[in-house]
Amino acid sequence: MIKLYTSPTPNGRKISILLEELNAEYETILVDLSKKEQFKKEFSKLSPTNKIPVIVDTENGQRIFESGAILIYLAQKYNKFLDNENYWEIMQWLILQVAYVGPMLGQAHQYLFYHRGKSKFAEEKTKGYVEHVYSILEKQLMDKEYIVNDYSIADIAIWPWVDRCERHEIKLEDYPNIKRWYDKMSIRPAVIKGYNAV
Ligand SMILES: N[C@@H](CCC(=O)N[C@@H](CS)C(=O)NCC(=O)O)C(=O)O
Repeated sequence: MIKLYTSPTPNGRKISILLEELNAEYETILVDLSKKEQFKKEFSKLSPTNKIPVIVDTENGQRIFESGAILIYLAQKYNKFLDNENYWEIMQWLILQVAYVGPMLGQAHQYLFYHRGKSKFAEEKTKGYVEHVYSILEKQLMDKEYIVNDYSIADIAIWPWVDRCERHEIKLEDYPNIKRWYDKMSIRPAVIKGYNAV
């Protein structure tokens, strides 16, 4: 069984969506970020960064932090959504998500949504990064149903971030390929259930 320490955020939702897609047996433990529970002593033992998500696999005691590592661990354990043929393509898009898409869009939440008006420089810089991220995805999805050929952990990693497009001041209508992909994933029962896991 997988214990998932999580919160209703894009990084947390990636994992519950994958667990639902895998039909895995799992339990969620809410780490309430608004109450600073990520800094509690017990959680600090599991998460060296004091961030969610973290999983513990009760079958073997393995603890994994960092959402990208968790997605890879689960995809390999259940042998799904990371096929050998497309392994390196999926990996590149997954790493792009954790290294660039997430951090840049996360900054947009700060500068464009929560703290608008504090720094014109930060807002303009962030807006440029946001447009870059969306243009990369729009181009990649131009002739593809999913980020790589088949539905994979790359899609699952990126979708919960695009779900916050309003906070990035992005209208998906301006990115028709992303919109088509986003809408298609939105109606998957596992995406709906995983999104609402906590
Ligand atoms: N690189 C990490 C980022 C995790 C992360 O930023 N988690 C956020 C929620 S989405 C968090 O726990 N924030 C609490 C804090 O920063 O104190 C990953 O991909 O797992």
